[in-house]
Amino acid sequence: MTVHLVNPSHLSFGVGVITPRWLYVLAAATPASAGAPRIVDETLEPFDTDDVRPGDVVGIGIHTGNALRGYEIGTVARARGATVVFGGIHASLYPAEALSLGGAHAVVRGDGDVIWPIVLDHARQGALQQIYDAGRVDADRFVAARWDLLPPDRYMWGSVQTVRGCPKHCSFCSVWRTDGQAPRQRGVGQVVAEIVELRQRGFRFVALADDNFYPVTLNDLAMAERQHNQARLAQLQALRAERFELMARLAELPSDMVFFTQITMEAAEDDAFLDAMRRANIKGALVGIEAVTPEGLKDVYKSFNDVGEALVRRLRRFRERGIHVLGSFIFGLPSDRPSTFEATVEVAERSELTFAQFVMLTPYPGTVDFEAWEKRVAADVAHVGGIPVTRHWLIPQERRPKVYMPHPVMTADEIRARTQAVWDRFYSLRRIWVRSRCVSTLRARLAFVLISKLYRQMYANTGIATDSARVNRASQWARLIARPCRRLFVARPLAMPASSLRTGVTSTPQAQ
Ligand code: B12
Ligand code: SF4
Repeated sequence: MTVHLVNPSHLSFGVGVITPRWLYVLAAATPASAGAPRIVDETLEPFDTDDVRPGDVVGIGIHTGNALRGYEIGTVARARGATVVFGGIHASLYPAEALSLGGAHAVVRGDGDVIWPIVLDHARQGALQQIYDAGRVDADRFVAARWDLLPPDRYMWGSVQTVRGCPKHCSFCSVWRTDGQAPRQRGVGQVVAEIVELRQRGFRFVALADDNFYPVTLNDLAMAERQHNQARLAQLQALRAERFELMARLAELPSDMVFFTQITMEAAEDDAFLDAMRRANIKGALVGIEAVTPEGLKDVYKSFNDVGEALVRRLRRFRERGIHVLGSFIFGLPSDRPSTFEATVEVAERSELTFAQFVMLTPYPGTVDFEAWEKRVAADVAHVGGIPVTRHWLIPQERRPKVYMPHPVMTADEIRARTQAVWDRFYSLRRIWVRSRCVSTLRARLAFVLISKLYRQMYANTGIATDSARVNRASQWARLIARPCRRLFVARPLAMPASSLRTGVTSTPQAQ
């Protein structure tokens, strides 16, 4: 029996940007008795279902965007005699769908770390349940990934999770509902050990695959103090202290390491935190800016963000402390008007963002937005090929509509065209070249241009364009530049035992 773990994707680029962490975590949770699992990431190459034999187990992890491709694979694998198990955020929200459309014998809802060996055991005994409610695993039971199974020379960034859950409650995001609002922080030692292993394997760039790296704000602490809530205060302080401990340990790693994380902009008010991040080589962060107007922020329940000059100042603060920002904006909010697009890209430029992404408001299942939208359109829902748009992920990729939320004053096509124009402006060669001043050498500036173009091709065109000629052109481009880009990220593998970490690492000769 072989255990296959498959990350579905309808597009393959040969090279991947970030290691899909769940594959390597579930591989680690696979008991030795089941043999080494076969890992297939379809963002690299399509899964060859001919490799599936009767009696194999095929584990498929899906988010909403790749659910349909996952169902295709599951259906074929089942027909070939395999036992099919689904997991991941989308399967957790719609287990019945994976059972009826994806050929699933079983679906795991929630974290797979602890339940996976049990599921495999049940599969071996022929005693599978249809649904496993695995829930939220405590941080001390998170499984460390098996990086020894990584294919060589394929990914630009490793990925290590340091915390799960987010205390906020943004309307477009499912994280706080699925992963919970209580931060589950992994032990510092475990996190550092994984990073050391990745560095030993030549990864200099590591994404901290966290929901929110800054789960305790100065405001939270002040509020607990004002309320004289000593228990809460102590709990928050302990979480904060653990963050600083982690960052202090990361600071001991070779200084050529580059970490990237996701964080709320409240961190800009916390100089001590930003300085610790910089010392820890957390050189970049995705910041959810979402909207540049107060109405827009109200639309998404994100009033802890700023607008106007205060917003620009906050974002610049990251750069002043040496942290590059990838600003994330949403278009298509009910309060957006044609003028919002121009205003947004101006803020993006004035705030000295290093990168930016402009996504269109998509009602993702599990979110407050999705529920409101589903209710609103229920009586008169549009269909594409017989599928209601409230199940848009089931519509074949080439016909799948990209904007689903009805907007009070703009059509979907107008929002799409304006969003595309914003990407085009922000990533024009001239503007990228100006932004590339953030690095010092000519070689680094050229690398910056290449990476900016790759980012734009991978995430903008393929995500926004609906005409297949443009999508094909974009993915061919991405395929072409992905390989030379990957070379910019690798380092010479470091040959050093993890035990030498505290004393030996900083004196190790640096790669590149
Ligand atoms: C890091 C991250 C990214 C990174 C890296 C992605 C990568 N290559 O790994 C980047 C920035 C590139 C990214 C991009 C996007 N992301 Co993202 N991302 C995350 C984040 C924060 C963490 C994911 C992670 O690595 N977690 C660690 C692993 C170990 O956990 P896990 O994946 O949940 O897997 C566990 C369980 O789900 C389960 N499990 C998973 N698969 C399987 C399979 C089986 C068989 C079993 C048994 C169990 C199981 O067991 C695992 C271990 O416990 C999540 C938030 C979250 N909390 O999940 C969002 C999240 C997954 N992303 C999301 C979205 C929307 C996106 C984008 C579409 C954003 C955009 N508009 O461009 C793109 C899509 C890119 C793509 N095509 O995949 C949404 C998905 C919502 C949904 N309903 O689908 C999430 C949930 C965040 C949110 N705001 O709601 N993302
Ligand atoms: S968008 Fe970010 S800040 Fe908001 S709930 Fe999701 S993870 Fe938290």
